[in-house]
Amino acid sequence: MPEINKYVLHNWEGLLYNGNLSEYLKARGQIVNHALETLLPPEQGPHKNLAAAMRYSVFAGGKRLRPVLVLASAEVAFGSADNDSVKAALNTACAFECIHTYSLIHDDLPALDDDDLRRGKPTCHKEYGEATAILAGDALLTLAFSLIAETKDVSPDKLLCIVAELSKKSGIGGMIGGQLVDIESEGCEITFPVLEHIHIHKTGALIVAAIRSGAIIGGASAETLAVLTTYGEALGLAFQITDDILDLICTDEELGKPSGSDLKFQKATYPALLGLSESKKVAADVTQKAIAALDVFGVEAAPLRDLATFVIERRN
Ligand code: GRG
Repeated sequence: MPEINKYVLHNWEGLLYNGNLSEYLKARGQIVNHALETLLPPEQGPHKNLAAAMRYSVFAGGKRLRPVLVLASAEVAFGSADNDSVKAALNTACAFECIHTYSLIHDDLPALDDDDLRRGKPTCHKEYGEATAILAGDALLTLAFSLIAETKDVSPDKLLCIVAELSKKSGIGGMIGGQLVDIESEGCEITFPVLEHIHIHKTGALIVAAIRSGAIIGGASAETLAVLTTYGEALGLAFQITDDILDLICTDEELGKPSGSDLKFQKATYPALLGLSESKKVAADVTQKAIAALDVFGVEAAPLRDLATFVIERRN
């Protein structure tokens, strides 16, 4: 496994939260990006083109929300942010970004959304062809689990719990299952419970798994894990409702992909069912619920509180 520790130690100062979320996101994002740079396969040898496609999509952009949630949640469970908490959680944080990027690559394929633009750049299949894009997604999916398995200085028990968490919530019981219901609902009149089911599974499940995995690494008690799960479930829902809203109100440039695609494909969304202003209200209410769940924590949960507000105030 390549060496990633030096960078974390070097950036220790940037780990402390001073209430400036964009600085926090930047510092954590840089650590994650550096680790990904080291952990993704190099563009050489017989798989050069595949490695290039994986790297292309991972480094095309992205907010790194899921890896940052892993790190922020580990911080809460450890009680503070320091090199040890970040180092312990870094491989898992990168694993979540690999799974997330794989889902975006596959979602953009002609058989699914058939999108040309993602993260402001041509989609993986537009750049590398459909077969390579499928394989790049597959390779990111499997890489995620080896990153977790090869984590140093975290007990095998915890790593096993994280593998169970990630595989369950990114599979048929989570992201993939939600995606399937979403596809089957296109063009149909669906009820509110079905819509909520799609959002909770397609998007929310991976966000919940990221938060729970960080907490597991930090040795969270059952009570802490339950509180962070409540936070994660509300955050995941607020995230996807906001995504629905942004698809309606943002430009292509802001989103880094075509806006208005939900309407075009008659997708099941909150604004389609509830209207724009009611959807904004629901997103705000759910976010308050997420923040309220964190009342049992002190200052160590400040980044998670501010991340909840960020999720509904973002423009991409
Ligand atoms: C595995 C094909 C397949 C699908 C799984 C999650 C998913 C289902 C598909 C991804 C496409 C999608 C629109 C998902 C909804 C979640 C979402 C809003 C993703 C975008 O997440 P951001 O905003 O993206 O965090 P960045 O680029 O910032 O990382």
